[in-house]
Amino acid sequence: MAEHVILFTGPMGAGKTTAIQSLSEIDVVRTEANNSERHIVDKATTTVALDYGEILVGSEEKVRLYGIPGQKRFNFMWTILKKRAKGMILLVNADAPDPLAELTFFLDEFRVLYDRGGVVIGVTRADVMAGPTLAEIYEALERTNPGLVIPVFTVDPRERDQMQNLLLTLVVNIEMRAAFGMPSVAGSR
Ligand SMILES: Nc1nc2c(ncn2[C@@H]2O[C@H](COP(=O)(O)OP(=O)(O)OP(=O)(O)O)[C@@H](O)[C@H]2O)c(=O)[nH]1
Ligand SMILES: [Mg+2]
Repeated sequence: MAEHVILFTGPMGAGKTTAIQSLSEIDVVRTEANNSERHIVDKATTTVALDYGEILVGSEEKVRLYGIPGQKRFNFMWTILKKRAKGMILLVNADAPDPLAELTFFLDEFRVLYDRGGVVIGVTRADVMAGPTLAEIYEALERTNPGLVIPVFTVDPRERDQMQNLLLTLVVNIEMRAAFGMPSVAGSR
């Protein structure tokens, strides 16, 4: 059975745990602890180690879904989780103080996953606050990472269908790159 290992990254409160919960067909392994940073992101709990779930795509392909803790003080886990993954779903909440800076930071930190497989971006909590427009996001991506091909969606991680679209886009991207040996940066090999 073919297998994909996908990492959900992004800042605290972006919806990584929520997304894996929506997608997973097994009981999700969660490592939630009380959130002592409620002045920064007002939610009851935060991931301190990882999330883990699984979903079958088609009948053949198992996708392992891992989520990082968004808080930088747990970034020792980022190093561990980065090792095995072959693609990334980068979630950024529209109500973060500076969503474009978060996006650039996490893309830079986990850039190896683009090179290994692919990246798809989901802008979350757009119903809570109007964040950057898709045009502003593509402009920031082109300025900071020229030539990368990264689809961007607005999504609500609580909605399974929306997360499935995001995940399938990533899986197709990864498989196309694997099948056709597409360059990770347009124009280079
Ligand atoms: N209204 C709204 N709420 C959302 C949306 N996406 C996520 N949420 C909520 O925002 C919160 C996100 O929390 P988590 O899923 O724990 O976020 P996380 O990215 O795992 O955060 P850390 O583990 O702390 O890094 C949850 O309460 C979600 O229900 C959205 O698009 N709209
Ligand atoms: Mg979490």
